Amino acid sequence: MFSKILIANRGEIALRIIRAARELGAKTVAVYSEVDNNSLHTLLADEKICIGPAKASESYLNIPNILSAAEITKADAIHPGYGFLAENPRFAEVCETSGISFIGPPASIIRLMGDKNRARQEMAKAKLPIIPGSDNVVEDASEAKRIAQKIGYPVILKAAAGGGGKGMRIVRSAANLEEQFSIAQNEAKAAFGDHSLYLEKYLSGAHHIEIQVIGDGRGNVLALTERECSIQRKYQKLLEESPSPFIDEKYRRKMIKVVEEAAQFMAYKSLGTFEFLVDERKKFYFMEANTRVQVEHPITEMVYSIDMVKEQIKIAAGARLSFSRSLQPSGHAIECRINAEDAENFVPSAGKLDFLVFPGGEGIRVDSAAYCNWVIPSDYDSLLAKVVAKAPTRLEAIRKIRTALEMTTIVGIKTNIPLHLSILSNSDFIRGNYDIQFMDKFLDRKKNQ
Ligand code: MV4
Repeated sequence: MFSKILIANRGEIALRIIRAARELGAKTVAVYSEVDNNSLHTLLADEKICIGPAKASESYLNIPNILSAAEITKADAIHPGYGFLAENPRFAEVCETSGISFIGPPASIIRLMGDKNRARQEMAKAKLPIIPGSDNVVEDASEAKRIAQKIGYPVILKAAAGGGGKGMRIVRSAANLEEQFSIAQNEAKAAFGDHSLYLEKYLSGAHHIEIQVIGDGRGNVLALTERECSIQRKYQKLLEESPSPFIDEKYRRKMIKVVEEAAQFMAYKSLGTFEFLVDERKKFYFMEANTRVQVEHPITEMVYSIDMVKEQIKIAAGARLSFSRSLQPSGHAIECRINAEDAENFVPSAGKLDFLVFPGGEGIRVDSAAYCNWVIPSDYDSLLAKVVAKAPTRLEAIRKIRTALEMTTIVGIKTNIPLHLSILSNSDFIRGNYDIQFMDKFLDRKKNQ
């Protein structure tokens, strides 16, 4: 086991990693930017070290400074959390060449999955169904037009270096292909420094479903029950649940089996998430894979009663997968992402937290780095807390998380709790009748009220 783990992150995920490291008997190092001097991760880690100014590119994304911090504090491993450097293959590589273990997959896997076009081709070879589309990056608009003609409109152009929705354009007919192609190319170039695009048939009314995998790189891989992530706005997930109300047991077993085989095929090591679209006819298609711990990992931990971050650390330290093949999920878990933002217009709301009461009780979990009188910096994402509820049935989980959110009190800044409460009372949501278009329709209806 590692003796000291440096956490190259901040906020709730930094605390999540501190917790796992402590339980495993490892010391922890918090890195922080100048505005995070009083942030909770710096107060709860065994040591803290400043890595630069507020701007993420000069601190949490600053590879030389983070490696220096690891050398100064004699950390033997780095956990990147999510976001920031978590999926940067160069970072994983320089950690390893500096003799510091990177707690994540090998750089080669991160690099492969980071190229969304290559990942798509490789996963097709691993027998995962993919959405009909181009066999490679599309060189120009006329090639895109040829492919689109063949598979039929609407189609979607995606950035090969992208993921998570950036640089995507839907094209509804040949008439706007040329224009959309150049917009998508420019967006991709501006966002990722790489203009490469690939093309897929656009599926509407689909569900965003993802499968967690855990592998030890020695042939042991486990794929777990799905997470339903269709409640999102502008590609930012808002609420996730596990299992999905849309997936039945037979279908679930089939998805888990093919994902497990694909992860096996590439000797997957560490935590990973395979993202799928599931269309109205319940056909599933691989979209992309994330090579990090995800924000929504707690719902999987709740239904399985496991600690995935501890497992991830142990595997990075050379252990075999300790979860048994007979691991069984039970009950239903829902996570609400509480953002520091105006529930009406989604404008971030930074500033001082004057008062804070979080919920508790059986089946409730809160992952947060917030505390009373803390001044929330405006330099980073607005995730303030994750409130998770687990109960025997979906309906009970809905009632439990609603109650928990009603008992949460946050004064000083605005939050999206009112938005969550209105989603949780929506009759379509309660019936489990929703897809990735749900939030757009829901917000339209609210606006016109
Ligand atoms: C799609 C799609 C429909 N058809 N691809 C959005 C995030 C990125 N990971 C891929 N995304 C989509 N890709 C095809 N071929 C619809 C989306 C999409 C979406 C996906 C997941 C969750 C919410 C979404 C909202 C709008 C569009």
